[in-house]
Amino acid sequence: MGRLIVVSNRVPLPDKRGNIPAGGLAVAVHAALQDKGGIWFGWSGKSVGANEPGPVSTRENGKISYVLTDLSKKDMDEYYSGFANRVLWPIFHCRLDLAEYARREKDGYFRVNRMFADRLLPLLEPDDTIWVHDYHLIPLAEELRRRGVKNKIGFFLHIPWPPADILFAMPIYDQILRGLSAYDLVGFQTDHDLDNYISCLIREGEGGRAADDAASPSSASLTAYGRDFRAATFAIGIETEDFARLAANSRRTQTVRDMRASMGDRALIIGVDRLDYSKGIPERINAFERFLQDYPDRQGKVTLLQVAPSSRSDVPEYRQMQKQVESLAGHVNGTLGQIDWTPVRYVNRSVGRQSLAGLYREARVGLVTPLRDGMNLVAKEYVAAQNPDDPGVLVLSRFAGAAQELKGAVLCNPHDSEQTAQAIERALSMSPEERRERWRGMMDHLLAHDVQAWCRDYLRALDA
Ligand code: GDG
Repeated sequence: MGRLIVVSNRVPLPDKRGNIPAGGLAVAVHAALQDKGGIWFGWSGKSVGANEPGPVSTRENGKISYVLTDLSKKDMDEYYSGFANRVLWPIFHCRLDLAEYARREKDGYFRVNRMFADRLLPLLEPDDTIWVHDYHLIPLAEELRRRGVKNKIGFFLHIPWPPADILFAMPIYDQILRGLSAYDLVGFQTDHDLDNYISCLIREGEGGRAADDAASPSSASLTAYGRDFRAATFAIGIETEDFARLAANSRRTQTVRDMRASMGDRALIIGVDRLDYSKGIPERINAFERFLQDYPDRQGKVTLLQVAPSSRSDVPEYRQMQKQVESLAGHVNGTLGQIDWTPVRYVNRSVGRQSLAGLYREARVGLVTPLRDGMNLVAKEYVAAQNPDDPGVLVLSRFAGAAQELKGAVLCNPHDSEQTAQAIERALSMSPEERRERWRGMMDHLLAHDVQAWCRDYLRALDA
C-alpha cells in the first residue's frame, strides 16, 4: 500500500517535542499518516509580503513529512481572505447577501491552487493516495490531473454544499462544480449535502447518478463532465472517549472552579463558537433575551456563557460581527441584569481545551444554534463531556449537520427566537430520567462514530 498525502489549507504542525496538536481531525489524520507514512502539505500561514514565495520548507516527524509553502500578501488576500472566505464560505452557508465576488480574487484562488499543484507534483509517487480537505482547494485535483497525475485523489468538504439556486448565483459556479469531478471520491458531511450536490449536477445538465448506481441516500456512483467517480457521506466525529475523560478530570482546573464559585445555585447555559456569522451568535443572544422575558421566573437563576474567540479578523464582516455581539450582550445585561446577576457572559478569547471540556460539563444546557453548519463539533463535544449520572441537555439547531445524528437533542430553528426560547425552557425543566435516556443514545452513537472511524471509513472508501 502506498503513502498517504494529505493536503489542507493549514497544517497542524507538531510542537518541538513532536507532540501533535490536541483536537479531533489533526489527531485522526496524523494517526492515518503515521500508519501509512506520508506527507501533510499546505500553507505555512506566513505571508512573504510583495515577494514571490521561496521554495517549500520541510519538517520530518517519524514517518510524516510536513511540507509548507508561504504565500505572498496578494495570494493571501485574494485566495484566502478573498475568494475562499468572502465568496465560497458565505455562499456555501447560504449567505448570498454577504458574498463579495470579484474577478481578481477568483483569479487568485485558481492561481494558488495551481501553485499548490506545481509544488506538490515533484513530491508524488505513483502509488500515493491523495486526500484534499475543504473549500480552499476544490480545483486542486483538476490541476493535478492536468499535470498528468493518475493517483487516487479524494476530497472532503467540511462545510455544507448549498442548494442549486444558491450555488448558481455565484459567478464561475460551473468551474467549481466541474472541479469536483476530477476527484475519485467526494465526501460530504450529510446526506442532505450529497443530495444538494447531485441536484446541482442534474440541474446543470452535466451528469448525475450512473446507470448502475444503487440509489443510496449516503453514497452515489456518478458520471459527470465525462468522468466516473463516487460521492458519499462521512459525518465527522470527535475523539469521544478522550474528550469524555478530559471533561471528567477537569473539576479541579482553575477556570472550572472559578466558574462554579461565581455561579452559586444558578444554572449555566453554554455556547462555544468561532466568532462567525454562520454560528448564529446574535440570534442566540436574542433568543436568550426572549427566554428571560417569556419565562420571568428564570431571571436571576440562569446565565448564558458565550465563548467566542475571534476568527478571520481580516474579513470586514467578521469585525462587524464582533461589535454586534458585544453590543447585544451589553444590551441584555443592561436591560435585564441585576446588581448581583449578569445574564450574558461573553468571552471573546479562546479558553484551554481542558477548561472548555470542564465548562461543557458544568453547563445544564449546551446551546448550539448555527444558522447553517457542515457538522458542528461543539455539539458532539458537549454531549461527550457530560456526567453520565446527571447529564445536561443539548439544544441544537436543525441546520447543523450534527442534527442528522444527535437524535436526543432538543431541536430548534435558530431564526425563530420564540421556539428557541421554548427549547431552552424544555431543556432546563427536563426530568433526570429523560436527560439520561437522551444522553445515552447520543453518547453511544458518538462512541461508535468517532473521528478515527470517520478517517478509517473515508480512506477505506477511497482505496476501494
Ligand atoms: C468546520 C465546519 C465542521 C472553539 N472555541 C474554542 C475552541 N473551539 C473549538 C471547538 C471545536 C472547534 O473549535 C470548532 O469546530 P466546529 O465544528 O464547531 O466549527 P468550524 O470551526 O466552523 O469547523 C464545521 C468542522 O469544520 C469539522 O469538519 O464540524 O461544520 O464549519 O472543536 O471545541 N477550542 C478551545 N477553546 C476555545 O475557546 N480549546
